[in-house]
Amino acid sequence: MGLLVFLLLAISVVSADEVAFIGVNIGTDLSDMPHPTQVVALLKAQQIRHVRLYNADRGMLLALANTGIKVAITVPNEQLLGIGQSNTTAANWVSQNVVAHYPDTNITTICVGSEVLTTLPNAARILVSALKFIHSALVASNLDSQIKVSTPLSSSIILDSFPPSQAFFNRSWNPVIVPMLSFLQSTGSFLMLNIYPYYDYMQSNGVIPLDYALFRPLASNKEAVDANTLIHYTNVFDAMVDAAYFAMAYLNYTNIPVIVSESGWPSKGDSSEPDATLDNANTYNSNLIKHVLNQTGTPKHPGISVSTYIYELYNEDDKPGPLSEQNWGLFDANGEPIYILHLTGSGSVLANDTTNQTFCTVKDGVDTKMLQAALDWACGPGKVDCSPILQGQPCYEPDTVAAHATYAFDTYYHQMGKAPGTCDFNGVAAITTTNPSHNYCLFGSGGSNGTFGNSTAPALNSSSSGSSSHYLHGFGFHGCGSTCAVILVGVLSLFAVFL
Ligand SMILES: *[C@@H]1O[C@H](CO)[C@@H](O)[C@H](O)[C@H]1NC(C)=O
Ligand SMILES: *[C@@H]1O[C@H](CO)[C@@H](O)[C@H](O)[C@H]1NC(C)=O
Ligand SMILES: *[C@@H]1O[C@H](CO)[C@@H](O)[C@H](O)[C@H]1NC(C)=O
Ligand SMILES: *[C@@H]1O[C@H](CO)[C@@H](O)[C@H](O)[C@H]1NC(C)=O
Ligand SMILES: *[C@@H]1O[C@H](CO)[C@@H](O)[C@H](O)[C@H]1NC(C)=O
Ligand SMILES: *[C@@H]1O[C@H](CO)[C@@H](O)[C@H](O)[C@H]1NC(C)=O
Ligand SMILES: *[C@@H]1O[C@H](CO)[C@@H](O)[C@H](O)[C@H]1NC(C)=O
Ligand SMILES: *[C@@H]1O[C@H](CO)[C@@H](O)[C@H](O)[C@H]1NC(C)=O
Ligand SMILES: *[C@@H]1O[C@H](CO)[C@@H](O)[C@H](O)[C@H]1NC(C)=O
Ligand SMILES: CC(=O)N[C@H]1CO[C@H](CO)[C@@H](O)[C@@H]1O
Repeated sequence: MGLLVFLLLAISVVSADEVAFIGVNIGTDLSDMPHPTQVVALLKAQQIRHVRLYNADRGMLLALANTGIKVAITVPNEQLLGIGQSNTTAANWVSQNVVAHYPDTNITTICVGSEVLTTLPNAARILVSALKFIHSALVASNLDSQIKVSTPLSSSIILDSFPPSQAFFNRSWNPVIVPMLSFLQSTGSFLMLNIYPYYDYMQSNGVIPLDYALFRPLASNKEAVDANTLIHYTNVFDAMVDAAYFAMAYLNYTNIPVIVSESGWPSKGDSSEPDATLDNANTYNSNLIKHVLNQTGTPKHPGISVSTYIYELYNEDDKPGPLSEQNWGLFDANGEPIYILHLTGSGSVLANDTTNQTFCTVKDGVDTKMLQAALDWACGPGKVDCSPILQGQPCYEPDTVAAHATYAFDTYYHQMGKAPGTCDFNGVAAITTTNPSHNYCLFGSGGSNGTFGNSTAPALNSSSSGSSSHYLHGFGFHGCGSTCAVILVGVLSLFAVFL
C-alpha cells in the first residue's frame, strides 16, 4: 500500500507527456565532416529520430527538413552574451534560426548555451535573461507551445550526489539556479543535464565499481543504498538523475522533468584511460539505450523514463585533449559503425545489423571512361532499371558519372543477391558498408524490385533493350568518340561472364 501511494505520488509529480526517446548529439569537430545530406542519410539509415546540434547550422537545418527527425538546436556560448543583453538580438536569432526553418524542420528545443555555469561563468549572470528573451521571441512567433527552451548543465554543479537524497546544487550558483528553475517550471520546460558515469567512475579512485557505471548486474550487497530512503541504486546514471530531482526538490521545485542532454562512453583512450575501450563503450551505450527505452524510470520516479541524447554521433578527430576526447562517437566520418550495439529486444532505434549491410560503390580515382562504360553496361546488358538516375528523378542529383554508376552498380549487386564477383565491374567498383543513400534516393533494400525505396520514377517501357537505349541517349558519351566505343566493347566482353 505504501509503495502504491509512493508510485502514484511519483507519477503526479513529474509526468512524461510522451514516452522517453533516445537521441544523438552531433558534434562537428571532424577533419572530414560529412556533408549535411550524408549526415541525414546516416540518421535515416540508423532510424535516429532525435538529434541535438551544437549550433543552428543552416545547412543541417535544411537537410533535416521534412525528415520527421526532431531537432534540438543550440545558441552557442559565443553568442550568449549578446542574446542575454538584448531582447532584439534574441528575437533576431529566433527569426533567423527558428522561424525560418519551422515547421519543415521540426525544431522541438532550443538549448541556450552549453554548460554555461562551469565553462563560461562570466555569462552566468545573463543566462536567465537569455532564456527569457529567447522564450519571449518564441511567444511573439506563437511557437512557445511547440518549442521548449532550456540550458544543458554539467552534473558537476550537483554536490554530494551520493546518496541522492542529500544532493544539492552548488550554493554559489543559487542566484542563477533558482530563477532558472522558476523559468523552466513556468514555461513547462525541463532541466537538461549532461551525465557522464565514465568521469564519475574515473574520478572515484575505485570507489565506484565499473559494473555500477556500466549498468551491469551487481551482487545485491554491492548495490548502492541511499541510507535515507533505503532505495537501492543499481547504476550511476539513475543515481545522478535522482540526485538532480532531489537537488531541485531541496529548492522546492518538484515538477520539472529531467532530460539528459549528453551521456556516453569513449571507445578508445590513451594509457591513462584504460577503461575507454570498445567493449565498455558498447556495453554502456547499449545498456543505456535499453534502460531508457524500457521506460523503467529511476528509483525516485519509477516509470518516468528520462529521454537521453547519446554523446555522440561521430568520433571527432579534431577535438583537443586526451585520446578519449576523439573517441566518443558511434560512427566514423564515413558513417561506419565503431561498434555494433547489442540492442536485441529494444525495437528499432539505431539499426544494429550494419555488419552484414553491404553496398557496391565506385572506387576513388578510377578512370572516368572505364566508369562510364561500366555504367552503360549495367544499365544495358546488366538489366539494371536506370530510370531513377534520369533527369528529374530522385537519383539524378548529384549529376556525376560516379554517383550514377554507384546507383547502377549497387542495384546490380543486390539484384545478383550480392554474389561474389558481382561488385567488381572490371575493377572500378568495391563493396562498402557505408550506405550511399541520399535525399529520396534510397539504396540497399535488395530484391529484384530494385533497391529503390519509394520511387516516383515512372516504369520504363518494359523491354530491357529499350531502357538501355533510352538511357544511353539520356547520358550520351560525353565528348568521347571511337575510343570509348572500343573501351565499351572491351568492358562488355569482360562482363559477358556475368550474363
Ligand atoms: C524588448 O523589451 C522592451 C522593453 O521591455 C520592449 O518594449 C520590446 O517590445 C522588447 N522587444 C522585443 C523584440 O521583444
Ligand atoms: C514535431 O514533433 C512533435 C513532437 O513529437 C510532434 O508533436 C509534431 O507534430 C511535429 N511537428 C511537425 C511539424 O512535424
Ligand atoms: C561551487 O561553485 C564555485 C563557483 O564556481 C566554485 O568555486 C566551487 O569550487 C564550487 N564548489 C564545489 C564544492 O565544487
Ligand atoms: C521550501 O518550502 C518550505 C516549506 O514551505 C520552506 O520552509 C523552505 O524555506 C522552502 N525552501 C526554499 C529554498 O525556498
Ligand atoms: C524492463 O522493465 C521491466 C518492468 O519494468 C523490468 O522488469 C525489466 O528488468 C526491465 N529490463 C531492463 C533491461 O531494464
Ligand atoms: C552475417 O551473415 C552471415 C551469413 O548470412 C551470418 O552467418 C552472420 O551471423 C551474420 N552476422 C551478423 C553480425 O549478423
Ligand atoms: C515486387 O513488388 C511487387 C509489388 O509490390 C510484389 O508483388 C512482388 O512480389 C515483388 N517482387 C519481388 C521479387 O520481390
Ligand atoms: C511513398 O511514401 C509515402 C509516404 O511514406 C506514401 O504515402 C506513398 O504511398 C509511397 N509511394 C509509393 C509509390 O510507394
Ligand atoms: C511506352 O512507350 C510508348 C512509345 O514511346 C508510349 O506511348 C507509352 O506510353 C509507353 N508506355 C508506358 C507504360 O510508359
Ligand atoms: C533495428 C534493428 O536492426 N534491430 C535488430 C537488432 O538485432 C536484433 C538481434 O539480432 C534484431 O532482432 C533486431 O531486429
